[in-house]
Amino acid sequence: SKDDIILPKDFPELKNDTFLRAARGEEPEHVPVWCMRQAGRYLPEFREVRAGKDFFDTCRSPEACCELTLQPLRRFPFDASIIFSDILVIPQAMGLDVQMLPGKGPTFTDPLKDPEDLQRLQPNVDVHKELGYVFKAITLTRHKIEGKVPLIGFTGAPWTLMSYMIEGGGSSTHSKAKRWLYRHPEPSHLLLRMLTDVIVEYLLGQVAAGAQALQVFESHAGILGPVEFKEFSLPYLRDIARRVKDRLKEKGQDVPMIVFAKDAHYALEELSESHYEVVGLDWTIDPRAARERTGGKVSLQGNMDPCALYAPKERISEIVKKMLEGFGTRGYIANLGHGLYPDMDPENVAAFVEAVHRHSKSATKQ
Ligand code: 1CP
Repeated sequence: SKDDIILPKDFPELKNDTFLRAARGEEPEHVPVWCMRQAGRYLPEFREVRAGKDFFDTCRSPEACCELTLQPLRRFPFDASIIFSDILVIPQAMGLDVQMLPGKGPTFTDPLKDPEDLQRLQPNVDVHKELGYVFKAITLTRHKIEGKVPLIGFTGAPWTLMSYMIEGGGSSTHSKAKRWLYRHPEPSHLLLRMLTDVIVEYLLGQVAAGAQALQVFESHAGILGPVEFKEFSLPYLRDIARRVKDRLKEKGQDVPMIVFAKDAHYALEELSESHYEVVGLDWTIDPRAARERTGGKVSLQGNMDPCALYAPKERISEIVKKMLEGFGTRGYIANLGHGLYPDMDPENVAAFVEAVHRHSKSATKQ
């Protein structure tokens, strides 16, 4: 077929490296900015491409993923892109059936109930066989993006994926998954290790396919406290970064890695010593406090409250200015503290991006 001849080599030259430089702690000519969920339902053209199609069928089409990834770049001067996919492709690759039900979100047909259910999971997952469609999407997108901005690959972190696999979908208490941590700690660690092994191969495959940075989403960190986080999340986050970096180094490669542990403000110090170049922050953390607590060890990414995009444009500009003053312009990537919501106005997203560029250009010239 057509995409068999699209190979992960001879990629167009990168024209805007502000994101990669900020990730490595430098101070580019302006602060780079992108938004989590920048490919999403707030864009009418996204809704049009997605209309009437199954969500995971869309994820399995490299052409559709490429188109959805490129859409926000046509509208806004973002400094990075993130491949359109989902974190739940990993549980699928491990043998669990997941559907995206309209109005309900991700739904597992048969979630894990007891430790015996771990036997239902596929051992030794071949990521190239099960997730090769994501690698194809990355390669195609890296070519089609024409070097405009870097392409970020991503994964869910082990604890976040474990919680979906046990809850069977979204949850407010995550009590089924947390029950495992307190009642079945050893099987919990076994599951987290299985997930970590798949995630490492998955991230390496994404880099081989053309991803220029990697973000690990620990979206459900906040449901843990500091003690459980240190036992069930942090060791695996560290293991992922160390193993990915070691394996890349063997091939003379290196890509910046971002850890986004939502609501894990209690673990900011630990996260800044976890082998990631960048720590992503949600909006509950004060920018100056985050700088003090991470002590220049990492670059920071975030963290405007997504709901600030409901404010008038002038107010967005003021909020961005304050945020930039708090973080400073070195080793900083502007973003929201979580993803864009479907009812957000693309014009206000444009105002956010414009404000980051405008305020940071004047700041870096001082
Ligand atoms: O049809 C649709 O548009 C459904 C909405 C949607 C989208 C746009 C889902 C369902 N997933 C995605 C794409 C997606 N998911 C991306 C790529 C697009 C981009 O960022 O531009 C990424 C990075 C994700 C990652 C993801 N999926 C996370 C981690 C980030 C986060 O939001 O914390 C999580 C938790 C998911 C699970 C998921 N997928 C979709 C929904 C509605 C959810 C959340 C379900 C819940 O817990 O209630």
